[in-house]
Amino acid sequence: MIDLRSDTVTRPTAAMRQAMAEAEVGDDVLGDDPTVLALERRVAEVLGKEAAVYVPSGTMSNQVAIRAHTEPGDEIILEATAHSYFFETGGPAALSGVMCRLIPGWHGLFTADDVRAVLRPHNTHFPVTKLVCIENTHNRGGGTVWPLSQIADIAAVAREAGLAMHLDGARLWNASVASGVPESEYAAPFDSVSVCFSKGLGAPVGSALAGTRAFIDRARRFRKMFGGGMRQAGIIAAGALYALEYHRERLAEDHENAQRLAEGISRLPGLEIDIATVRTNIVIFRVTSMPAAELVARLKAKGVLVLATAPDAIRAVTHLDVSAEQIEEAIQAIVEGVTQ
Ligand code: TLP
Repeated sequence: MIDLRSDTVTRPTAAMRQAMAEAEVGDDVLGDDPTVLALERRVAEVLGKEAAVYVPSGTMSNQVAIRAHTEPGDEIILEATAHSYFFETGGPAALSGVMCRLIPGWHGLFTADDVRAVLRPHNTHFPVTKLVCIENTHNRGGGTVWPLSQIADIAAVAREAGLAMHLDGARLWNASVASGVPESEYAAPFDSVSVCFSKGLGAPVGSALAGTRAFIDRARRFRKMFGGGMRQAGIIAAGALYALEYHRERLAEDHENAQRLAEGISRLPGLEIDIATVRTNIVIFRVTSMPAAELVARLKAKGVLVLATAPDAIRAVTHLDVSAEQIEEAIQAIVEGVTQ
């Protein structure tokens, strides 16, 4: 099977498994797992933040961040298809008791004017707005990379209004490789940054949340409250640390494969794609000749797995476990799938 459902499907490499097998461990809730501590220090360094905390998933990382920035009844601002709102099972409402104010974006991106337009005057009738969330790259937007200047403009509006900024950087690594902007520069305008090791980097488990030491101390309490305090987590943190050191630069290959796939798709009847919007490892295309689910089923029968993300849309994601040759095979399967 050529599995393009997500970059979460990667399996740890032999070298990564070796690093995991040899990891020094301790009880992380008691603060003495040396491998987790090393990972947290390294993430903080790469992102240019004071501290970081290792968490089991990107979902927990985002939800811990939202909880740590807010109190129940507050409001947070997100793009309408942001993962934290769209794909985290109602977490902001259930875990933090906050309201989500949604901004419809362009491929997941919005502007400082969009934020200005939803700011509320101080008034006893209104919830208190606390946070602006940005997702880079943007998943449902199609792996969209944010221009740094657009983030800076939003941050300026947020600061002036006294709002904090959170970055869902599950695929920040992809944004940095695609744009040449270092992760720390992308992270600078944000009070908190979530990154994942289990997507493009290919580690089996885990994400990290970074910010000031005081913020991360508070986040650690919510990690424990949400059930994310792990014990000998060094075993999995070692895979994350390995991925962070050795799998970032190779993301360029995934981006090239995504380009190749997008070009193949653009030549086919019954499919629509704007190649210019494919910058990283996510390829989203429209299916006009049949229901997307039908094409998904035809591709599965030919050994290619993709996901329908809407009745007329399909997502294919390139990653560590898909070669350039397999992308050619996937294109061939799509050709047969739309013409059979
Ligand atoms: N995304 C997954 C699915 O949940 C959709 C995927 O296959 O792309 N932020 C972003 C931007 C994400 O794309 C994801 C996962 C998460 C957070 C959550 O990470 P996990 O799955 O570790 O909870």
